Amino acid sequence: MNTRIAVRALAGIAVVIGTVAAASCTPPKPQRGADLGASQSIKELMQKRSLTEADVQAALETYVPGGKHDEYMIFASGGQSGQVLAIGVPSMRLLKVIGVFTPEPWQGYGYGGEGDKVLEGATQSGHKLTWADVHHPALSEMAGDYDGKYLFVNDKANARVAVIDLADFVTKQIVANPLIAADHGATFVTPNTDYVIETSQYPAPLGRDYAPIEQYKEKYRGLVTFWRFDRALGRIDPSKSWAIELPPYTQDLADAGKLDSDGFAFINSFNTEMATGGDLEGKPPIESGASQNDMDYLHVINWKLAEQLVAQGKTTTIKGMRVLPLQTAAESGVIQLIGEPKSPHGCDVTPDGKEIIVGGKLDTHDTVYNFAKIKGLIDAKRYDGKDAYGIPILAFKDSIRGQIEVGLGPLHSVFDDKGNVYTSIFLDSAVTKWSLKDLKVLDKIPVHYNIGHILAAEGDTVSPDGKYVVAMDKMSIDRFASVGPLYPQNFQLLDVSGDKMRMIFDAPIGIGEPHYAQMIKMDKLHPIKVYPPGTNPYLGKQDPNAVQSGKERIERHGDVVDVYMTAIRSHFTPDRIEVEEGDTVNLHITSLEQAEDQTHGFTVDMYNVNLSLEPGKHENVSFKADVAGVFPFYCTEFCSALHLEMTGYMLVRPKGTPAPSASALASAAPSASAQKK
Ligand code: CUK
Ligand code: CUA
Repeated sequence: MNTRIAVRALAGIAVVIGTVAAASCTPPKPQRGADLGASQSIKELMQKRSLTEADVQAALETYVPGGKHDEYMIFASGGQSGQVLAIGVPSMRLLKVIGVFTPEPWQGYGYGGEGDKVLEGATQSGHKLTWADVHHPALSEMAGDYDGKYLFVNDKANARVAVIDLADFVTKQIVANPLIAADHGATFVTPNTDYVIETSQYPAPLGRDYAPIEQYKEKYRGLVTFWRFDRALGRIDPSKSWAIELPPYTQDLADAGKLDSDGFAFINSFNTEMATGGDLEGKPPIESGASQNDMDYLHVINWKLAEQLVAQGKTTTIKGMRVLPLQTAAESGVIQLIGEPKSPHGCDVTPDGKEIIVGGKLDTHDTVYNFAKIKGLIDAKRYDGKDAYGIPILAFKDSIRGQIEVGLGPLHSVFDDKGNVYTSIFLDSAVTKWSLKDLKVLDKIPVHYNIGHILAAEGDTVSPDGKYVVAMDKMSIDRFASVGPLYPQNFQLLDVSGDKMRMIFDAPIGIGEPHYAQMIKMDKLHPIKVYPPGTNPYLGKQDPNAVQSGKERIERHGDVVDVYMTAIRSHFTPDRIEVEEGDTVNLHITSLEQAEDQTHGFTVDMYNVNLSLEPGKHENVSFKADVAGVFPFYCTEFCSALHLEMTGYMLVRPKGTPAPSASALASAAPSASAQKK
């Protein structure tokens, strides 16, 4: 007999679990307190699987049955995989791995099709790259709130920024910064996504030039780039982008001001000692050389002022980019510095834009900088001195509202809807919840282990949701089954809706080291389900070579063969392509499907080609048929009952061999143009 059982959860939440088969069924009596009031069959199941009531509650809070959808989506950095992970919350199920800096065969990204052009644009100084060190995803914003339209990510290792269109979850653009060698304070968007901010990490001569390390102080520099985002085109416009030269401190995390602090950007730094290593030559290693000063510098950048100076032409041009010189920035009030204690890390602007929270890798405090105080000092030109580059320094004690002891090694902070802050505590392996208003610790929960970033539902917006926080743990030691010496990272989902934080899910992440992620309400995302017929996703419109049903053909111009092909369940037209060794083959393939989730693939033996032909999509592929032989092509997606039959042949006859008879050609491509030959 089937009975619907209402289960009473710990916090007094009534949770209805589905239809449970129970042999002899007495409806459970509602119970108080910690007892879930589970039926006998559920209790047996709990016993059998050694589950506690807290486990069952967590399971009920995170389980999302098939057919029901998650409430939020996380866009997580895929770390060294160079990809982005889309993960549902609260189920923590992986929904998609988006190819960004790394070729992704299933999506046909980087395997002969149009996506190759995006990756080709991703070279740094002409060097082809097939990976990235992705750190910080940033969702596009309008008025400081996620709008669900675009996602940006950085590649720390090679100083690049990518644009992902959330209409189809496809990477549309990668820009390589021509000025710097590594970035880190990236990507962060201004409140209306006018700019995507990218800050350098390791100083080097601007323009990726050479200078001896002895000239570090004179020739090495940091930089913050403001990439102009063209919302209508959905692309960064390098010609409208510009940068500000920074001193050779190691700039680290960054965040854009909002509301009260709109127009400003904040960047922290370390190694203001400007240590350059040389440990083999008996000098202190960079690590200790960079940890001498008690204070490094928070950089306060008035980017709206910088934008005006750039418009007035106060820039120099390096490698085609407009750069506001350091001296101009220092003298005009574009940049000022404030002390930051003990190997600062993290730089998070509060939702109201009034304060900036900075952690410290060797500190036990979060420092709360107050923007009104900072602005007051800047406006009154009340400086506490200048650094070696002439940049005004504001007094630390006059710039902060206070400090709060949160644990050893606070890194990053996120926010909820009740004025609370959640700080990741690396050395303590914990999350500390504290009240921003009173600077009082409210709760602390251990995490497993060594948390780096932390993220919260809509956490970087002007109106965070609360509810969920995710600890992004670098280590997972005993949490999962062993998979060899390289352990998964661990995303731990915390329920933060009550006074006490509760750990409700451990999600192993077996791909790269995801540094940061953002979490958006699912109903803000409106991806398309199919492409309009003949769409080239990288053009954002119909491809000029799109093929309509009945217009399939093979055209030969000298030694160039253009094949206009369609794909629909379960055949390619044409399914025979005859060329001569040495010919250039251009395949133009349109999927004629318009039914949801009817994806075909396309591969041809030996050419390292694999396409994903989602409904309506058009792809162009070119290669030189430089080896004679018989090359089957086929659909790589199990699309239909006759998927295995969705195949064809490319016949490459040896150079100089006569073309097959007209009748053979006619059956290969029964179109007028093909028969002409
Ligand atoms: S960094 Cu990774 S833990 Cu690149 Cu944001 Cu702080
Ligand atoms: Cu189309 Cu398989």
